[in-house]
Amino acid sequence: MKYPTIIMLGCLFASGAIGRSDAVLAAERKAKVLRIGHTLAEDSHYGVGLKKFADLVKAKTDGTLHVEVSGNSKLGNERDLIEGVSLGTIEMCLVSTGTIPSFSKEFMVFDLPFIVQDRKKIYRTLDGETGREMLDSLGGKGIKGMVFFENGFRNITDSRRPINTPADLAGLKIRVMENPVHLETFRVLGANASPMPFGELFTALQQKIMDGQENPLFIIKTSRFHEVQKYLALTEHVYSPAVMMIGNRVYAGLTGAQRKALMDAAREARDFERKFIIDNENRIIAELKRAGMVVTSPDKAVFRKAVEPVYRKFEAEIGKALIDKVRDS
Ligand code: EAX
Repeated sequence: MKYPTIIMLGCLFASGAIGRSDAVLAAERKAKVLRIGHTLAEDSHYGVGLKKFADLVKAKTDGTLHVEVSGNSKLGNERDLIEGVSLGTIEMCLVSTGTIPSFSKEFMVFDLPFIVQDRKKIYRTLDGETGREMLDSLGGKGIKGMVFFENGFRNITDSRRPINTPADLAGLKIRVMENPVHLETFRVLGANASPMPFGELFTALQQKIMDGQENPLFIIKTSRFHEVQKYLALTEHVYSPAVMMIGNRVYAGLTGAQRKALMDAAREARDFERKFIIDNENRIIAELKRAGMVVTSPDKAVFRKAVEPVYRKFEAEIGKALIDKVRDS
């Protein structure tokens, strides 16, 4: 065989054209494109989970739906993404619950520090009736909340000193999400906290506009914060789920079979993503240490005690019943 023939066959195999029926190929050409925006890196837990989701959707719809994953805040920061899905200018997004309270207050319950201790228990709440009610609360904004992925337990990093007690945070400039509970938590802990969209964070840390930030291990690693942060404190002060959303009108425009396939794929990808995080967490800590980070494990009980005023401040707004439901889980 001459080279051009080999290359041509190679291309055919790579594109999957061989062995596919004409009907399937025609369907793929006409496939409806669903862009799903997120703010993290391609190799992050969101990126990997959404790649799985896209593959599953393709398989389950015989290629009639094409999920196009767009990370790194390319379609906007999390607020823009939710607004876009609400208005119908973006089809889908995956965002941390930390950004959702300005659209639906109930989600603020997850921002209460240390309310979630055991991720296996919270999965049951999220995937059950309580979670369903919360997701449905987005309906009034034109959004269908599909499933809860995981963002994860948040940990503090900084460039100034190791954090072992709240006193070590005194005066540190810490970036928090645009979320009133996070802001209050870090204020109560004595830090100089200010909100900022995720997409601006790396540069802010690099230029020392911020001394530190807090995020799950996967984000710290895949957004390369270890290159601009020396210290990592495993505080696990907030467990944040992430919500996969689709515009109501986009969803209504799908066939019944496509809607079922999309939801099935979302649930499968959700389970895959959660497991992927758990399976890789120890490896990530080891990699961060190898990259030069100094890791501390503060006494969480001391931090918990220090943030009690945050509960008193937000209890009425969030609702005691919801707080108890999430805490008991
Ligand atoms: O949804 O902004 C943040 O710190 C979040 O953890 C991130 O956007 C993931």
